[in-house]
Order: sequence, then structure tokens, then C-alpha cells
Amino acid sequence: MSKSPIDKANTPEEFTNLKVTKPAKNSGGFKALKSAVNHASKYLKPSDAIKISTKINQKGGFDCPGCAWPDPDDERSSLGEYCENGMKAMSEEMQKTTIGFKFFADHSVEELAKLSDFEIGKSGRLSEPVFLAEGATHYQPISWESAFKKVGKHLNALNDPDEAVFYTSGRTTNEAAFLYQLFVREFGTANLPDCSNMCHEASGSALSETLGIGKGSVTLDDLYKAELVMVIGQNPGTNHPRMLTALEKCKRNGGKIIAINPLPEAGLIKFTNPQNPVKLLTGGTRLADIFVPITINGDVALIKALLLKLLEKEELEGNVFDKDFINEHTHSYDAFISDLKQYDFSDCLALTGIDTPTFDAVFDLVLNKKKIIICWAMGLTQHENAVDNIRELVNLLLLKGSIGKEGAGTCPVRGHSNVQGDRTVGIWEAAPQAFLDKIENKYGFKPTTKHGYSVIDAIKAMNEKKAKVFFGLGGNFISAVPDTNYSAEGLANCNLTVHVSTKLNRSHLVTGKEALILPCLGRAEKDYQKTGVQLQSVENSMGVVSSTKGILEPCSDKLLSEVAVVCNIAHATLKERSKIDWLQYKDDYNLVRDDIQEVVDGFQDYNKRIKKPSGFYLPNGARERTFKTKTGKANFSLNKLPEWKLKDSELIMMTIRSHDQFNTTIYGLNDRYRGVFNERRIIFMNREDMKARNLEEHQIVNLTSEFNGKVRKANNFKVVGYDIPKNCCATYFPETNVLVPIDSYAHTAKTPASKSIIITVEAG
Ligand SMILES: Nc1nc2c(c(=O)[nH]1)N[C@H]1C(S)=C(S)[C@@H](COP(=O)(O)OP(=O)(O)OC[C@H]3O[C@@H](n4cnc5c(=O)[nH]c(N)nc54)[C@H](O)[C@@H]3O)O[C@H]1N2
Ligand SMILES: Nc1nc2c(c(=O)[nH]1)N[C@H]1C(S)=C(S)[C@@H](COP(=O)(O)OP(=O)(O)OC[C@H]3O[C@@H](n4cnc5c(=O)[nH]c(N)nc54)[C@H](O)[C@@H]3O)O[C@H]1N2
Ligand code: SF4
Ligand SMILES: [Mo]
Repeated sequence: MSKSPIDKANTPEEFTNLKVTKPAKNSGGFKALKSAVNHASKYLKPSDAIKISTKINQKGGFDCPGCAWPDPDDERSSLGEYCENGMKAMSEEMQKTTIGFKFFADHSVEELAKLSDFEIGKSGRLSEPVFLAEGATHYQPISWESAFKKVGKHLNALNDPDEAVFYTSGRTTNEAAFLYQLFVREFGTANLPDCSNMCHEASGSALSETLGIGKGSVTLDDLYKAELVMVIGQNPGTNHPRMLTALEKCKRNGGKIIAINPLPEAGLIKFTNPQNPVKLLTGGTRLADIFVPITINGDVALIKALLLKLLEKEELEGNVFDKDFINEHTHSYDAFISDLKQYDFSDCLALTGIDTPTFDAVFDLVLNKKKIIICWAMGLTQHENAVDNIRELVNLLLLKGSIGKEGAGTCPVRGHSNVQGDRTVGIWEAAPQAFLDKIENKYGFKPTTKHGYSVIDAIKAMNEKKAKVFFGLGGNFISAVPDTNYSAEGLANCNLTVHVSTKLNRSHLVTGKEALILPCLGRAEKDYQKTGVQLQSVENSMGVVSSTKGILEPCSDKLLSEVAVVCNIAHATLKERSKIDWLQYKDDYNLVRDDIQEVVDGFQDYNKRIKKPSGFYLPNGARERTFKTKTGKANFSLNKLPEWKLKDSELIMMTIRSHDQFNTTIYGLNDRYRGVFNERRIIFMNREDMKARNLEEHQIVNLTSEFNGKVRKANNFKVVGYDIPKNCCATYFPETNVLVPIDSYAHTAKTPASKSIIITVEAG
């Protein structure tokens, strides 16, 4: 019997031989170097490995596609300005094996779907376009020309442009992303869901409302100069390793660090800089001065408890708040204070799961430091009250006047290497009117003002058969989104699914009636066009736009750049009805940048400034204390405590990344820092919770989530007893995405609540 879309969408349930050791207390060091070298030597050609390691993140080289952590503005390490994570990303992207028509002739879609995500990813780089005909079992080769026509034909056959969905993942460069959204808007829709919807959307939403800009306010230099850095809901040792170098520098300058996380992540505790030969020999730096083992989703309660104590002290002594800043720059202070007074300190503290000495130590630092930076990531954004989480952090910073001055401010740490840039240049289903007006002025067509689908809306629309064509520029939609089974049914309803990708992934196997895989150049490859090898640009987590230029020969001569794919599809779809000469852009990317500078604020002299070795900073009002909010000031906000309650049998589960994965790309089966080897189907549980359920180490269990009466199941996981707060547990995504309810998402931002899923665990 043929597999259903649901079967194909789920990872196989087989175990791979779990081994567990004690979690590491130190990150980086020789082991990180060794792991980077291992990955490079296993999957890269030796000559490519050398070129990559000398050019990655160097001025004038190419931007690491690993994450969005910024490169230093000043000197860069001659030992290589990259980390283990970056080398793994490159080893994956530039793997020496390629797959073309023969691979697809030999393996049916069903057969490929039986592989694990690790095996799918290691199949090799996609090397030519392929097509899956209706009812066919195998992908077959197709020419680029026919592929473009097919996409155009399907799009033009829709009753309404809103029946198409155009997804973007955050590796896409500014140039490709700008053209893509321009095409989508000229086609007639704003259905531009992107990975950001599942990532920092809640940060954007909270920061825009309170500070007038959806991005962080700090620079790397601020981090070096902060007196106190709070790292909340983030695991930089794995996900942003070079952030640890910046934290190390901050400590060297006398700064203090508080880490707030349900898990004692190795990178937060101690770090040995692999780029520092002396440190490699003498041991690492202790990073966190205080580790706060917070209950999952206890963050608003913790910040409120701090705010209450600060207020108490202010009312007694009067020199705790930055009153000049509050008077001059903020709005709704009085309403905020009277709301805060309704809360009880002990109730708040109880919700955090933290003991009094730990709280007091945190309070002492917050009270006495004037330059505070708060860094955060998915541990705060993937909850139903994610926007409240972030707004409450802003309240704390505003009271302390810790915004828009040296060494202080907001630092949402972005994920994908250009996810921030994509949004800046228009990948936004809810783009502001001013941006749409500029498009209209420049190109002479009127973009729809109706908001398009975000990720959650797009999945629902496909399920309800309101959306019939799915187009993905990068990413791995089915493995990244919540509620895997529901989402798979949505994709299967489509007439056509198209993916522009570098490597095979599970989304290529959960298809609409017809499907296309369009292979594109990776970041490290030279992008040859009529006017020579093209340069592109990206924006990092701190708003610096810099250039990136490939250095390796493309792995196949049948690859196109993302820019070329977008231009050709726009040309094939819009034909004479377009007001834009689409094909000109692919010959010369300077033309794209000329357009961006006219349409997007902050890009004047783009072509000139992008050639500066360390790029340029985009304007950032919050950095200058110019708050472009509705009130013209920085806004205090009123945030509630979360309302969920667990029944005795229930646990709250967060889905996290292992050390050997990049989102849905599984580099390997180990989670070295957490002491878990050769297995991903595990659940980290508090040992008392295990006892209460009579569960033994490595016992096989099944997980169930029930939401609004609907039951979802994920079977076959092994229990690992871990240092995690009581009633909390953790699993890896994408294996447990099947448990994330489509209707559980952040209010207003619609980020899936994949860090607070209420589940029960039963012996399997
Ligand atoms: N190697 C590697 N690098 C990556 C990625 C990757 O997958 N692999 N992904 C990239 C992307 S797109 C992103 S968005 C980032 C993600 O970077 P992170 O946000 O660091 O990644 P997560 O694994 O989702 O982990 C979040 C952390 O939040 C904690 N946490 C969970 N719930 C809560 C909570 O309620 N409160 C608090 N205080 N903490 C909580 C978890 O214990 C975990 O340590 O990394 C980017 N970089
Ligand atoms: N349960 C749960 N779900 C989550 C999360 C979580 O913490 N928990 N995190 C969420 C987050 S933060 C994010 S950002 C999303 C990630 O969602 P996505 O961005 O959709 O997923 P990725 O795994 O980053 O995409 C990897 C694929 O991108 C393609 N690719 C790689 N490089 C390129 C390139 O240069 N160009 C093109 N065209 N394609 C390329 C490859 O084919 C690869 O298979 O997942 C979200 N899903
Ligand atoms: S910190 Fe991120 S951007 Fe920097 S080298 Fe590592 S993976 Fe690449
Ligand atoms: Mo992300």
C-alpha cells in the first residue's frame, strides 16, 4: 500500500543505539575544533575545506550561512573567524556527493521517505531540476525552461493570486529576497510566510510596539561594554557559538552574566575559546556568574518578581529607576506601575520554580548595574505569551534606562544568517503601508494592501483548499512547521509544490499532485552571470549589512542562483502584463541593489557602501533613543502571568535543537554537550518525574498532547534523566512537531508555541 502524506512527513521511529554520558560543563575547546575538522574531512573535498576555512567571515570573503551572529567590526582572527557550527554548515552545504536524475530514477519518493532526516540530508547536493508528475512514483529530469513554464502555468490557472503561498527561509540573500517579494506582490498577493514567523516574530512584534523597531538595539561593541548581560531562553554554545567570544570579552572587561534557562547548557557555564591558543591550554572562562534554572515559561513571573522588588526599593530609597530617562523618553509609566502593584511577589516567585537565594543574587546584580543588555532567543519566543515575555524584558530595561546608551539594550539573537535582512527588504505578509507605497511609486503597480498568510494561516489555507500552489524559496517547510500530520495533509491538497533548494529534504517527499525541485547555488559557490561573478548581501542580527561572494566552483553546471530562478519565474508567469523587465536583474545584481536603495530605508549608496570591507549599519532609532512608536516614546506595557496549569499526570515540554543539527538539517546523531550520543528519539525528564511515573532510564515511552479536545501522539522515545526543573521535559524537533497543535501560537505574533506543549508520558 502506498504511504500517505502523513507517513512520509514523519521521521522513522527506529532507535539508533542511545549512549549517555555526563553532560559537559565546558563548551568550545579542542573537542569543538576536532568536531569541525572531522565534519570538514568527512564531507568536503580537502581543497574546498582549506579555501572555506580561510575565507569564511573574513572581510571580502563569504558570510557564514550558519547563523546570524555578527562578525567583529574591527580585527578578525587569523586562526579562522568561524566556529564548529559554521564548519558543519559548510560541510553540509558543500558536500562532495551530488545527486541528479540517476539518483531519482533509482529511488522512489516512498523509498526516500523511509530514510531518517540524517540520511536524507547526507544524500548529497541537488544537481539538476527534477519533476514529479501526477501519480508518478519517481522524480524525473526536467529542463529549466519547462520548469519555469510549469510554475507559470499553475500560478496563472489559479482563480485568485491569494491561492498561492510563497514561503521563504532565512538563508536567502537581500537581492533574491527583494526580487522574490516584488514578484509575489506584482503577481497580486501578500502570501509571504517565512521562517521568521516560527522564530523571532514575537520579538519583532513586541519590540515594534514598545521601542518602534522590530530589531535589537545593541552592537557587538555594546556587548563588550555591558555591566550585566542576561542571556534568557538561548543556548549559544550550540546555536551561536561565537557569541561566547563576545561574552568572554564582556567578562574580561568586568561585566557580569546571568543565564536563565531550564537547562544548565554547557556554553552558558564555561567556554574555552578555540581561537585562543593560550586558553586552549589553560582551560576556559567561567561565563555565567549566576545560573537560574527556571521553569519552562516562568520568565514573565521572574521579570515581574524583579520589577516588584525594584519598585519596593525605589519607593524606599528613590534612586533605583532612571527617572530622567523615564520622564523624557517613555510613555504609560503610571499605568504600568499601578498594574504592577496588583501582583504579589511570592506568587510570582513560586511560578518561576527558583529558590530565594538564587533570586536574591539576580536581584542584587540587576539593582546595582546601570548598563544592562538582555539577549534572548527561542526559549522566549515560542510560547503563547511570547510577546508578553519580551515586552516584560523591555519594561525592565526602560526602568533602568538601559536602552539607547553604550553597553545597554535589547539583543534578540537571530537564527538564520539572513532572516533579519529578508524582513528588511520586504519578505513580510503584513508589510507597512509606507513600504507598499514606495513599491507602487517605483514600479507603477498597486500591491495588495490585504495582509497575506503567515505560516500558520498558510497551513490552514492549504488544508481548507484555499491555497493550491506552494512555493518554497529555501527551507524545509514540512519538518519546520507545527502539527506535522495536519500540515502534511495541507501540502498534499496542493496542485503543485515547488522547492528551490540546495539539498534534498523531507519537504521534497511530501508533495502536491505535481512537484518540482529546483536546485540552486549555495552561499560558498561562485555565482557566474553575464557581468561576472556576482556579489550579494546579508544583514546580521545587529543590523550590519555586508557582502558575501562565493569562492568555490559550483558543484554542478546545472545550478541557477536564487536570483536567476526568481527572475525567470517572474518572467514566465507575468509575461507582458509585468511592468518590470525581470530578466535584466539576473545579469547584474547591482541593478537589484539600485532598486532596493529606492524602496527600502537606510540603503542609500548601497552599491558603494556594500563594498566596504565590514559593510554598514542600518539606521536604528532605539539605538539613538528615537522611538518610532505610535506615541513617539518608548512604551511601557502591561503583561499578565501565563494562565496554563498542569494536571498531575502532565508535563510541559519544550522542543529544542541538539548540538548536531541546524534546524531540520541533521548533521549527526550526537548532542555532545548534553552527554547524549547516537540517538535523537529521546525525552529529557526530571528524575523525580520519572520516579512518579515508574519510569527507568532509557525506558521506551509514548508521548501524547491534548489540545482543545484533539489528541496528538508521538511514539517511541527513550527517557533520559536530566537536570531539568520538575514538571518540565525536553525533546528534539522535528521529531516531536507532530505534538505541536496548529492552534497553539503566540498571541498577535502567531509564532507556534513549540516550547510549551502540555503532554503526558506513558510507558510504551
Ligand atoms: N547549530 C545550530 N545553530 C543554530 C540553529 C540550529 O538549529 N543549530 N538554528 C538557528 C536558528 S533558525 C535559531 S532561531 C537559533 C535558535 O537558537 P536557540 O533559541 O538557542 O535554540 P533552541 O534549541 O530552540 O533553544 C532555546 C533554549 O531555550 C531554553 N528554553 C526553552 N524554553 C524556555 C523558557 O520557557 N524559558 C527560558 N528562559 N528558556 C527556555 C532551552 O532550554 C534552550 O536552551 O539558532 C540558530 N543557530
Ligand atoms: N518544534 C519546533 N519547530 C521549530 C523550531 C523549534 O524550535 N521547535 N524552530 C523554528 C525556527 S526558529 C525556524 S527558523 C524554522 C526553520 O525552518 P526552515 O528555514 O524552513 O528550515 P531549515 O531547516 O533551516 O531549512 C533547511 C533547508 O534549506 C535548504 N537550503 C539550505 N541552504 C540554502 C540556500 O542557500 N538556498 C536555498 N534555496 N535553500 C537552502 C536545504 O535544502 C535545507 O534542507 O523551524 C522552526 N520550527
Ligand atoms: S557563530 Fe554563527 S555565523 Fe558565526 S561562524 Fe558560528 S555559525 Fe557561523
Ligand atoms: Mo529560527
